[in-house]
Amino acid sequence: MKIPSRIFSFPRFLKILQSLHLPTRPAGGNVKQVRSKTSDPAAHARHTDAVELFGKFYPCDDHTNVTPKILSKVGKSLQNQRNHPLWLLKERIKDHFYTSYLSRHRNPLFSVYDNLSPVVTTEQNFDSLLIPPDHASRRKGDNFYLNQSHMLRAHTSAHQRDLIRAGLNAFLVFGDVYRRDEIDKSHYPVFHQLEGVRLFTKYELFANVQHGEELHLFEKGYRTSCKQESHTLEAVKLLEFDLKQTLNKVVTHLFGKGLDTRWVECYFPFTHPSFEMEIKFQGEWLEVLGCGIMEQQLVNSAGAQDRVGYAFGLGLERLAMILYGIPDIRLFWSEDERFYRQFQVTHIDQKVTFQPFSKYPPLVNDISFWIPHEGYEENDFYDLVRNIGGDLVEKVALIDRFSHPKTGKMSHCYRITYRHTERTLTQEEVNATHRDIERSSVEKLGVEGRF
Ligand code: FA5
Ligand code: MG
Repeated sequence: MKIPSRIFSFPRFLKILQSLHLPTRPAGGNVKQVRSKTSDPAAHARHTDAVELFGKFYPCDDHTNVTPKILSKVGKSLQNQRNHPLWLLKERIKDHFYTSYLSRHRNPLFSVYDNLSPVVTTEQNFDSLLIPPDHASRRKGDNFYLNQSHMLRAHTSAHQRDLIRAGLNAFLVFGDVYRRDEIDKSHYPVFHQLEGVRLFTKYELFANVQHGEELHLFEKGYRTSCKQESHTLEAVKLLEFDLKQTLNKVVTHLFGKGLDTRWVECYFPFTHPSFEMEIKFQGEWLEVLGCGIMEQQLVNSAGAQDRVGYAFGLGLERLAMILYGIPDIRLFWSEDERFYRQFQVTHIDQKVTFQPFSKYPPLVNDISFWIPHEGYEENDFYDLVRNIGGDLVEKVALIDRFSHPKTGKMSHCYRITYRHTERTLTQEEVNATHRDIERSSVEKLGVEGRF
């Protein structure tokens, strides 16, 4: 089970634990007990010497720079929350991979992971990917460190080496990643990525090539702008073709044909050659993914020296923003029902176009009436409200039912939330609509007003 995170004073925690006669590495439940006694996490962050996450303790040092605000996002796993747009996108991508890529035994080729812990070692996040010790991407200014040895993963690539080492040749990892990045409508310090890796043996890569049996994956050559020293040009060109085709297909599956995309060459320490895909969105090119042919040294270090492969990393928010027309990346963290409600689909391929909702304040008015003995339907009232109030009405909820002990009459009370999408409503305007609803309910539904 995932436990929410927080920073706290380690000595103080130990003291409380000792008084409870519990082990010093308690299970989540025990932590909770202590946590409920603490208050103001921000205050703790200032005087802390350990960070707790998922029931584990990370002693603070000069690298520690996670903040309570960031820690409060850890464990939310938006990609696993049903009807969240990131979940919806994940399901569509999974569906595409499951149906398009099958193994010889007709099983899905790619294994999917969406629940790997975002707490990784700096070795996993950087060294395992051949990122040099003095590389700029390790800066404290760019990452969220728990301490010198542990951090919140900055990308899902942190899992590449370990999953290959575990014996996988094709996998997808969906997960939350953390970066101290700029904040604007397409950047957020916590976002989500999809990592994909696919490895090929010589036989798999050259299976459909004429005289494929004469071709080789490896040679002793030179590194050029289009290949690594140990790869043959044939192997690399086939890999690059397959990689780009795989990604073009996902994007076409998601968006349909006709989307404006382009490939740009770039640099990653763990792939060569490397590419980014950009999509034209609102007149600008937006980078949505990075990918490339995996450094053979990495593949070898993971124990797959008879294979070559490629890897890719997609920014899920960026894709979801374009796909659903979500104007601001912060909305993914919205707990507003008006956000969630729009992604409640009956089928994952159902088209959703996000309707931005207003941030203007709501006005709430209640209405109560005795309902007739027969023939009254709640939905009739909802329709009536919609007809009269139109888009001013954001929500109608039945908040109380009351049966009169003597007369046996039933009373309903509804709460109507009014909110305009483009301006602040005045109480007078709302009153006029509300009176109309009261009058019409009596006339059309035969209710007896308790106004
Ligand atoms: C990476 O993170 C590489 N690990 C991707 C990769 C994987 C390359 C495997 C090669 C092989 P990059 O930093 O460019 O690359 O991020 C990948 C995608 O994440 C970007 O294209 C973008 O869509 C998204 N992204 C990056 N930073 C942010 C951010 N602050 N907010 C939202 N999305 C972001
Ligand atoms: Mg990039």
